[in-house]
Amino acid sequence: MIAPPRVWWKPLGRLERSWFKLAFVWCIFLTAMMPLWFFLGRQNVPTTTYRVTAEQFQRQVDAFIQQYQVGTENGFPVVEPPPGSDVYMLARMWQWTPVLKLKRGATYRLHLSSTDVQHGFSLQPLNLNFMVLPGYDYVVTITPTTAGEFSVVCNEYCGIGHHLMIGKIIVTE
Ligand SMILES: [Cu+2]
Repeated sequence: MIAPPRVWWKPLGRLERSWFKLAFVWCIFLTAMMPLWFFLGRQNVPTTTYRVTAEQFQRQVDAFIQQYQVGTENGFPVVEPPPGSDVYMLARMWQWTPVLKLKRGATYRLHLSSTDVQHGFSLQPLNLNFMVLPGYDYVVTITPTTAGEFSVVCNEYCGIGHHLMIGKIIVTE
């Protein structure tokens, strides 16, 4: 057997060297942007989260529905909370409840949690996505800017009825 020569590689050419430098600078830039964007970006993932049990959250949602229910749609309560208030949406296999009726331009604290497994809150067609976890009350501050009907689909596979898990947010003028 013949051993390969000790220096088996060719020295970097000018072009290779340039690409290497470019890639290196790009890596540094992207790494720096991660912490920088936390302060500069205007669409950071919200960080307000509370610990909650399934029973506690269920009770909060029940009280919320009882206080502000204005109707029913497909068997789900339709709730119209006052602008600026805390609003709740509960995920469970395989539904989102209640249907929320919100005012355009008003700000709400939307509490999201699950009473069984992990779900994903995906607001369509805006494509806003948040994790919905059992045990955590995740608070998203939202200000609807467009009137209309929006669907909430589950984007975390949660069982046989996952594709049927569709909720609704109605934004009125
Ligand atoms: Cu789900």
